[in-house]
Formats: sequence, structure tokens, C-alpha cells
Amino acid sequence: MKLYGRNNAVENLGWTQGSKAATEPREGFGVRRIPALLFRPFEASLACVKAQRRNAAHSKRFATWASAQTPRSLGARWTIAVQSKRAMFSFLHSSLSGWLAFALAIFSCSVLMSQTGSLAASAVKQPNIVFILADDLGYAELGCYGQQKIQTPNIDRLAAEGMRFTQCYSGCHVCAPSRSTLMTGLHTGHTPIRENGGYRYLYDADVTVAEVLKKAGYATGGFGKWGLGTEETSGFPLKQGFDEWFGFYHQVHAHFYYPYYLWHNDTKFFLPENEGHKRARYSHDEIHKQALHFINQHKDQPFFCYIPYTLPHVELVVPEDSMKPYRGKWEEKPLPDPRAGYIGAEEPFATHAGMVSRLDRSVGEVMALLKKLHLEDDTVLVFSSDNGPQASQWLRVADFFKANGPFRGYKGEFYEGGTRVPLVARWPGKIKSGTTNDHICAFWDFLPTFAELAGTTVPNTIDGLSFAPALLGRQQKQHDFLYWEMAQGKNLSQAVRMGNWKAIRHKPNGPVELYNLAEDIGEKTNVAAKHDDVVDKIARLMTTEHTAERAYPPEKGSQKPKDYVR
Ligand SMILES: [Ca+2]
Ligand SMILES: [Ca+2]
Repeated sequence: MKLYGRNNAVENLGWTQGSKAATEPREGFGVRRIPALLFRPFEASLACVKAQRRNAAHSKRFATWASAQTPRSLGARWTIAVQSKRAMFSFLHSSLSGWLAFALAIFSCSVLMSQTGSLAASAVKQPNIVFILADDLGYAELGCYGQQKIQTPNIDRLAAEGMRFTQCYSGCHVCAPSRSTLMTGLHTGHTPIRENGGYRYLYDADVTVAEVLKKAGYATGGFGKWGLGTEETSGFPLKQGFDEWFGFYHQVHAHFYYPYYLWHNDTKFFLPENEGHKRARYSHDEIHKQALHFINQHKDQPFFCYIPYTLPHVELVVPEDSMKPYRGKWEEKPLPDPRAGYIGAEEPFATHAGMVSRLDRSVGEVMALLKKLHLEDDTVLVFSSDNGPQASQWLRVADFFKANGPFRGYKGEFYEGGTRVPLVARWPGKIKSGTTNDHICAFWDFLPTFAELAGTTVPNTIDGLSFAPALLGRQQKQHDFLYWEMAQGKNLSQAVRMGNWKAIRHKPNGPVELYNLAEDIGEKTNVAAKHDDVVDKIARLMTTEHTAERAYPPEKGSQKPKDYVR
């Protein structure tokens, strides 16, 4: 019998906190604790008294948990649990002999154990969820996905200790829409934000992953790039289920690694050391530090820590310690950033490799902290990327590292290279280690997946399909299809994955390109002419899955580099 130190009725009734478990939050009245208490009846009794005092602090968590239980079973268990405690306290007030006290302590503990055992078995065990999202990291930029040049030992270890998915798709081929699908569980035909730009925002009525988990009792924190509404809008993350946010709200703000400020909730967090265009405090490091702090702060309650780092999105710049291992390794040619106010690179390959390795190092530090806090077994740790590798003027960097692996296309395209992303998930003892899974999933699946792992329900209008069964080695339902769209002005482009078919239409009513991924992973041969029936079916989906995009008022003011760097 394993009793979890929190999130079950044991802690909700306050019992674990009064014992040594206060410093060993995972242990509670677990098996290893019982023998010591049997021989120390007074200590056992005292522990129960102390625990009683802590009940008030836990009543809120209990209420959340209780709302998920059936009234009948809950009532019966509550009554028994209260009775067992009352028995313990009446004992303390009596003047019974030491041996009688000893016997009663054993009795009480055994009653308690039987109660907590049944409660633990039936209560929802809510794991922490840590979701690390890279920005513009290609499918094949990690060692565990075939990368040869860049070192990513920590994420590789994460994959070795967990499950690696081979067919995960981002929400879109660029940042904001991808994150909108992730937050809402809706694909881009339905999700509110379908373009980049930074001024589009979620409405109150939009339901986010953070809102779902917060309602289920989670502490919720976000660290990095939001992109779904600034502090002046209803899309502000603190109005969308997050208790805390540190980093960037506007997409353009997130382009800079040495800004003169970041946001901490609704307050500017100034980085005066970066003033005068100095490269003193790297935004990623500040964000990472705050994410670790959040995990530390919330170690004793279920938490959702969403870490959308901006690495390795351009600008191409990284501190020297990450450059060092790659410096001089390859023949380099400077790659200036063509955008005014942005930093370019003298050694673009070493810089990009250093950025990916720094990202990996940060993942390693999150893993180390979870281990140090004894949270590994109670935490689902997920790593993914929001879209494929950056191309355009950075194309030669992506190609040098073969960042999109065997796929065609880059960020900004619906070919596989633009949307197929790494996905690694670890939950020791629950997700089988060292496994690979070919389940076809997409970013709008995260909301229902996390909800299922947290034991809560989801809005019934989502497009997402929980892949918790795939994670836990159970029978997994499949999507009938995946759908994407992107409206750049009036030029709506669309894509569908249906079984092994992949279809792309670059403009409304334009021809549908069709590829058979089972035979043509590189999407080289358009076979639309040979499969009218498939093309017809997909064209119908492209009509039914698309809904009108929300009209947002144009952006106020400028969003120029000078707003963020000076
Ligand atoms: Ca991105
Ligand atoms: Ca909302």
C-alpha cells in the first residue's frame, strides 16, 4: 500500500503534516512511518493532535477534492474519519495507563490506515504538471530525435525515462495560434487566435488549460512567452487561470533576449543592467529562475507549471558559457539579423547550438529540482515545441543542423517540418520508461489530457482528444482527422491529416495537395490526381472545420524594438 503524502484524503484531513512528513511531504503515514509510531505511542498521539491544528489550512483543498466525490461515500468516510480522531482525542484527555495508551494508539492508527487506504484508492490523485515548451525548436534538434551536432543530454534522459512521441503536431506553424490551441483545446478552425501579431487576445469566455486545472485545485504559474493577450486585455494570463506569470505577454516583446524589462504579473520587472544595449541579464535565465522558484514554493500542493521558454527562437544570441562548447567547431559565416534593433550572430551555428543546449540545461535543472524535492514520482513532466524551425534568412542554420529531420518545410508552412514537433512525457511508475509511441496527437489534445490526469472534466465543445490512455499504456482512441488553418489576410491556407493522408490547400478553393505519409514522409509526391475520393472528403472537412475568425480591433501604439530594448 502506497499512501501519497498529499492530494488524497489523508492530507486533506491534515494528518500527514503533523508528523515527520512535514519535511518529507511524499511520505505521510506511509508504510515506512508506521513501525516507528507503533513503538512511540505518545509521539503518534501528538502527531495526530498537531495534525488536527492544521485542518483549517487544508479545508480549502479538501473542499475542492470533496466536490469531486459522491456525497454518499464522502459523507460516510468523513464521519468515520472524524470519529476516529474523536476517539484519539478523548484518549488524550483521560488518565489511562501507558500500556492502555499504547494499545489505543495502535488501534487508532490501524483505523486511520484502513480509512486512508480506501480513501487514497478512491480519491483522485492529482499529479503536478510541468509543461516545458520550446519556441521554434525543430523535430530533429534533440539527440533523442536524431540530432547529431547539438548536445541535449537532459532531454534525451527525459525521453529515456519516459515516453517519446513520433507523431505529435503543434497547433499551427507559428507561435500564437499554436499556443491558442494548446490553451483552449480547440484547433485553429475554432480557436480564437489564429495569427501572430501580439494584439489578439482571449476573451473571458474562452476556457484555458490553466482555468481547468485551477478549478481542480491546482496552483498555476506561467513563465516565458504568453502571446494570447497583454495586460490591458481579457487575455491577460492572470485573467485566464494563472495565479502568477513572469516573462512576456506581447509576441514582439518576447523577441528580445536583453530587454530592459520583463513582466511579473501586472508589474514591470526592470533589468537596468541591460540598458544602453548591454548584454547583461539574459531574459531566458530570469524566466527560468522564476519557474524554479514557483516549483519550490508550491511543492506541497498540486501545481501546473507552464514554462514556454523563448529558446531557441531568434534573435541569435546566447551567453558565452553556452557558446563555448561549440565555438570554432564549424566553419562559420556571420548572420546579421536584417531587422533593425535585433542582434545577429558572428558564429550562427555555435550560437544556435548553444541556445538549444541552454534550453536543455534548463530542462535538466527542472528535473534536478523535482528530484531534490522528491516530486519526481508525483509529477508529469512534458516537453514539446510550438512549431518547426525558423527558415527565411536563418534557413542555412536550420539546414546545417537538419532541424526538420526527414520532413519537408519549416516554421510558417503546413508541411510536416512546420508542424511536427518533439513530444516527450515522463511520469515515473505511470508512464513506461524508454518507450516510443506513434499515436497521432496535436496541441489541442493537451487540455483534455491534463484534465484527465488531474481527474477533472473539460468543456464539451473542444476538438482535443485526451492521450492520457496512450501515456498510461491503455487502449487509446484515435482522431478521425487533424485540421489546421492559417488566415494571413484573406489568404486562408488549410491542412488536414487523416490516417496516413496529409493534405494542404494554400488558398481558398485552390487545388488540394495530397501526400501519403506511409510511403512519402518527405511530402515529395502529390498524389491528389489519383485519389479523388480522398481529396473530396478532405475538401469537405476544410469547409466544415473552418469557422469565421474573430475580428479584433487594430493594435494601439507601436510594437517596435525601442519599446523593449534601449
Ligand atoms: Ca514559435
Ligand atoms: Ca477564460
